[in-house]
Amino acid sequence: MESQRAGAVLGTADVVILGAGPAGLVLGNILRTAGIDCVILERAARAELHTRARAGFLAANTVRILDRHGLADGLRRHGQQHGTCEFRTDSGRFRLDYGSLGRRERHTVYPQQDLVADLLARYEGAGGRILFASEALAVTDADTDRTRPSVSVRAEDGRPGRWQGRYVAGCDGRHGAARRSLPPGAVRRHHLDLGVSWLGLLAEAPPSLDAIGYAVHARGFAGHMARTAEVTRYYLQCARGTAAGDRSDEWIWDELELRMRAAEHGPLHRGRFLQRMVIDLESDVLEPLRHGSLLLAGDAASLLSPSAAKGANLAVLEAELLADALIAALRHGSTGGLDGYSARCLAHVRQAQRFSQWMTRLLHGLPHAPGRGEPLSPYHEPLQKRPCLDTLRTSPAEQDWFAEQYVGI
Ligand code: RFL
Repeated sequence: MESQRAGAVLGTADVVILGAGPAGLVLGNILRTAGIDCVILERAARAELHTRARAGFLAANTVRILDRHGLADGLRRHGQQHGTCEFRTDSGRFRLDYGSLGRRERHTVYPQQDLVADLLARYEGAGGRILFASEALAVTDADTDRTRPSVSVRAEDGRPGRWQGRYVAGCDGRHGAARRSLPPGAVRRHHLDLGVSWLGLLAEAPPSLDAIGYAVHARGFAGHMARTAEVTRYYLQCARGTAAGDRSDEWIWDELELRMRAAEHGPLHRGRFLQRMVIDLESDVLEPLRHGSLLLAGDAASLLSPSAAKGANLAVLEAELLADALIAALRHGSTGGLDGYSARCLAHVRQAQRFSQWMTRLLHGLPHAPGRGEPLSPYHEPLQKRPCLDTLRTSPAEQDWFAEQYVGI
């Protein structure tokens, strides 16, 4: 890790947290409540955090973690309980009431930007320090936990400066400064491209069915997920390289209705698209999630494709594990938690990843023959999805397994 340092020391904290997403804010809140001195540096302006729509499905364990730390008031008040998904195929549709199967747990649907707003209000209300429009540029001097790491920052006024801490928590996502600052060879990167892309859409339209909808169609996958009474997320599988603005709204709605078989099962409520983005389904996990006094959590540590809605849930779980380890180290000088942090997280990440990949295959089949990059012949493609969907439709054991994996983390 390079040791050049730029600018004046702007401040110090025991833990300098990069990023105010779910990971950084859960971490900041738990540390703050435990009386640990911390600061959050966030690249975006405050207003941006309130409008950045991403996740919505929170696992029961995520709600338990947030509850444990008094962070679940908003989602308890306004979140919707969700326990059913509906699969639509060319042989009809079937519903799985996963909330009454397996561990009998449900999702809480609560938009990520609302969760972020709650976490922020709670953190600032308790006197937590956060600097907006402050982009971390690099983490230096983090090679061992005996040195004091520094974070160079471009502050709101454009002037360079740096923050010093005893630990730096990289919660700044996959393209953040924490990942960029890791010296070559310090960690291994496990990247897996699943070969599938989705057009991710947020529509100003009420949900069109009272379940999560997964449509498997010869033209590609389409998905429906409620967000609020007025807003619905849709996904439409698209060719790799598609640009988000390539198609008209009308084309997209027609295509969603075609793949979701609206003619058979009822039309979709149409509305303006508030957001369009192309998502290449991939996972990108680092190992270990620590380099000296730099520790990674959330998407910075373990990015998973959104096919099983695990990312924000993992971010919250990792933040709690990291907070516990940092509190033990800073309060009691006990560094065992930090030493075991990475292995503990990666066990959960692998489990979530295994299910995410299973979901990807269930919904899309395998686009290429494994390892060869050859397109599948038409003979193989239905073989990939059909047996999985048929087994899920008919086997109670498979349905219990699905329910446990789908809502678990
Ligand atoms: P975030 O939320 O990206 O927050 C990182 C923060 O760091 C800031 N930042 C920096 N700050 C300072 N200096 C820098 N150099 C910085 N670089 C970046 C950013 O501005 C930001 O505020 O990461 P975090 O906290 O790790 O949380 C991860 C989740 O956001 C992510 O995993 C989920 O959104 C994934 N995901 C879903 N996860 C679920 O559990 N359930 C879902 O239903 C679900 N749906 C989704 C999703 C992700 C999606 N996208 C965007 C691919 C749906 C979609 C469409």
